[in-house]
Amino acid sequence: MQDMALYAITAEGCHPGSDLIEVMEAALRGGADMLQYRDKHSEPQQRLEKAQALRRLTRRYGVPLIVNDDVELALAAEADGVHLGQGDLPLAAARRRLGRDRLIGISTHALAEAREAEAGGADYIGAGPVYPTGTKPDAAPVTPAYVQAVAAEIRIPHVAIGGITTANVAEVLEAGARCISAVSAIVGSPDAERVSRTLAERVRAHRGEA
Ligand code: TZP
Ligand code: MG
Repeated sequence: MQDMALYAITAEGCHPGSDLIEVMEAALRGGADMLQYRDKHSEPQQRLEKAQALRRLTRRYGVPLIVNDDVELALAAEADGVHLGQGDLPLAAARRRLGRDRLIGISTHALAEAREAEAGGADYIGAGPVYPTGTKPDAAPVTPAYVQAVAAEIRIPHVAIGGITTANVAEVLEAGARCISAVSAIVGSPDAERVSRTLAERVRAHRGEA
């Protein structure tokens, strides 16, 4: 998979007045280079339609689309892959269903989970929530120390996630993150393009690419 810098993730509620596709297009204009459709509440038909709309959008920008939780929806929408949490379909079962050509990302909160995902053939892992976040209020923050441990040991790509904003992204990058992900910093902003540009530029500058 490509070496992504900013992984934008959808949320059901966007900044008042903007809709999902508009906000995600703003994120792509700002430099998001991977996008995830994450939607825990919509009905199946709505989910399919939104995933298909995001598929059309991401194709225009040449950016991979990942579907959260739902392997069958990922296939139906011709997404590039799926993102699974620890309680979702096991990695091996998802791989059997999706084959080698699609990406599988796994959420991790501890090194044992990260090692298991890597050994099991995941394409990338999420590492988080790094900070407390209203998007996942019940999850205990792993702190930048976990990002540091992942960066030191895990060889597949990792994405730091959870409570990351333009104010704290520097600390996450210092800890060793090569890619960051954000939900509320992007979808909750009145200017998703500007926030995305700032985040993507900080990541690329830290990697020495800007
Ligand atoms: N997985 C770990 S933290 C998180 C997910 C989906 C939520 C990230 O959302 P935000 O709003 O960027 O903190
Ligand atoms: Mg899940």
